[in-house]
Amino acid sequence: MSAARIGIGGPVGAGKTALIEALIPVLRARRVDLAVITNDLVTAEDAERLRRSGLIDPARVMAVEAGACPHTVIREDPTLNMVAGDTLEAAHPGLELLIYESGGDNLASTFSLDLVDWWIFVIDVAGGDDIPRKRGPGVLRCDLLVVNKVDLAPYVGVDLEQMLREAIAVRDGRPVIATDARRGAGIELVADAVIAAVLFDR
Ligand SMILES: Nc1nc2c(ncn2[C@@H]2O[C@H](COP(=O)(O)OP(=O)(O)OP(=O)(O)O)[C@@H](O)[C@H]2O)c(=O)[nH]1
Ligand SMILES: [Mg+2]
Repeated sequence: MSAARIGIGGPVGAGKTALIEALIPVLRARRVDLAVITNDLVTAEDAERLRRSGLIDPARVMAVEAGACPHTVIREDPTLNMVAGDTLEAAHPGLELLIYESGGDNLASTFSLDLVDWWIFVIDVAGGDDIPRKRGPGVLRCDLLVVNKVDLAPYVGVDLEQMLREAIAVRDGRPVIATDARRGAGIELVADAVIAAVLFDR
């Protein structure tokens, strides 16, 4: 059986890697056998960060360097990412879940369903409470919208409840989860959503 593949996209610095760092222990506690592929522009910075984190066997982290706008390798031609996924699956029999982190992009960023079965878009409170209203394709089309850095709302003058209401409204009620990836708030809910969407039986 091949591993389920999920994507995590969103603007630069929204907290995609932080979300993965928070999710890994929660998913591993639920005995999910997982690996991660990060996409950066011309470096392997996020992959190195995960390898050093002590959260996951470094052999279960691969970097794909996009060398161009991040969406090109998650949407237009995801071949590099597909091959990296196949490599990890071959090296780790029993792998159940592959998590792809897109390079930081803009609000138009979306994943090809040739690459992933299901995907998350991460925005953050400090990016501004008007982001949901701007109705970018990432916000609208993702399977799960994560609104991260909720701890910062009071410091950046954001009415979190209103931001979440607007996010749910523009998504016609499809799922939105608020998180603080640094402290772990909301992460169990994200893990529940991943499991319900692609792993079913935990
Ligand atoms: N206060 C707060 N800071 C956060 C949270 N999540 C991430 N950060 C911080 O935000 C910064 C960016 O987080 P990353 O996880 O590197 O963001 P990213 O989306 O992976 O960034 P790129 O891969 O460069 O696009 C880091 O300094 C994190 O520590 C959060 O929930 N609250
Ligand atoms: Mg990152």
